Amino acid sequence: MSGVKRYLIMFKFFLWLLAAAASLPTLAQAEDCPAPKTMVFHVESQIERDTLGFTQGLEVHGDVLFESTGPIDGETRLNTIDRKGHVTPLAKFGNTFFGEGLTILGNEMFQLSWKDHKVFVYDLTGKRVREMPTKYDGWGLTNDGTNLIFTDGGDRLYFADPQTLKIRRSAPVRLGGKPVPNLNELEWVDGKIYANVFTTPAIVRVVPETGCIDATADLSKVLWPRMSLNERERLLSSDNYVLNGIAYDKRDGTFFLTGKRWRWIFVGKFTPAD
Ligand SMILES: [Ca+2]
Repeated sequence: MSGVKRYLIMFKFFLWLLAAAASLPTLAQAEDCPAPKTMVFHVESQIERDTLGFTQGLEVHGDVLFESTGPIDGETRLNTIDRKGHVTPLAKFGNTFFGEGLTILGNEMFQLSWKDHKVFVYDLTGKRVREMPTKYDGWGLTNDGTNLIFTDGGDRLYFADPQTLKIRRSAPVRLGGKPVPNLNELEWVDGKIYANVFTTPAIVRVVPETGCIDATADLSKVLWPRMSLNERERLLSSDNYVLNGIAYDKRDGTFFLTGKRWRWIFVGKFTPAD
């Protein structure tokens, strides 16, 4: 990556952070969120995929990753990815709908669609067992063991009944006092929600009860240097190749981070910056 581009992408992150900092809480604004902490991601290993995918949903289940892809430079699919990077399609849907977030709750796998206003439900082999209509666009999806938790491109997290999609509650996502829209791929981790912020190199951590972002991380500092020049040029060239994909293995606290059409899945852990 050229020095100029590297600074541009870091500048983009800091602009986003500064815009939010302008509305950090004061005593007179007790309803605003506390200032967020900074997290750092430490890469422990990298998985090289044998088949690329337009990653829209990523989750650990057992010893594999489950992935939902969208139909850009490829097709909407459900995949599994093993720890050696071998991608196995479970179901292929072409461009019949635009695959988005994915999560597994009980023995069911849920997949959002972008603007088709349907949520599809599968067994873990990828066989569709039911579908549910929704009035919302579909972006990111995770679950807390009871609720489906999704975003629609706006600044709210929605908590929904997994059987009916009835919205049980929602939370306004904020950094300080500023609403934060565009939360994309999501991951429930120890009572908090990690999220990609679409088109940025930021991952934020959200308190589900309040919607407050309590920590942020700039992944460009850690991940970009581990990519080839061509890979970095491509991810900076279009919103179609941005950071998007967070999965968590609670057995050992390991995160798996990737992006749309990325060759690499980065494996590691977050720690506080100080
Ligand atoms: Ca996820």
